[in-house]
Amino acid sequence: MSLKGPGEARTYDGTPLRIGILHARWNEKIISALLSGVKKSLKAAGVPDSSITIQSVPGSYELPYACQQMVQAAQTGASGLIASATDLLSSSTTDLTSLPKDKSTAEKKPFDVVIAIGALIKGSTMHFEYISDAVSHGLMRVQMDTGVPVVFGLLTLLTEEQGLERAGIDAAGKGHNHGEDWGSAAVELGVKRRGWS
Ligand code: DLZ
Repeated sequence: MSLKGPGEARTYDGTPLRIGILHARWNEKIISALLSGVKKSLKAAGVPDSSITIQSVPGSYELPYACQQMVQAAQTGASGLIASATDLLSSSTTDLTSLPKDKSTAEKKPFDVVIAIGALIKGSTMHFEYISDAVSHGLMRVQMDTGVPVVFGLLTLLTEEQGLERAGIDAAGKGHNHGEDWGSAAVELGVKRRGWS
């Protein structure tokens, strides 16, 4: 048994939950695999496709703002400015054919939980440190300010290989898809949050 990971997983019923997934588009191969892992876990927990809303942003730096907008728009039922802001953020001229199209058709009830996914890879400047720090603090702030849990799906990577391993698509096949853990964490938090009130 591995010492790492969330430990023995209980099964939670995700049927009543509405879940938002927000992902960055940088490092598309890694993101795409993580997204598949998240969706696999949500499906296994019974979350209906119609209760999952997927939006994208260009890079990880955009995650906190867009996450806050997604959560607030769903809480207020706003269909105007805020909803169109998330749609605008999700539009892309980049050809990312393997990523799913943004989906805004899910039922418009408040999100029980949002999963923010990004993959930051360290370069030769301080860029990585600043963005990692800003996004981590930003996402924490969104969940504390809104009261809606945000699952931290940000990989802060020293190499691309580390990302492939954590997305479960490394050549050696030794990796594990962390997206699956994030999906399970989202369902557990969403269910427990309903029970806490
Ligand atoms: C600019 C940039 C760089 C160099 N690297 C990454 C990365 O590895 N992962 C990622 O998600 N985003 C990266 N970005 C884009 C920034 O997150 C952001 O989108 C831009 O600085 C525009 O605000």
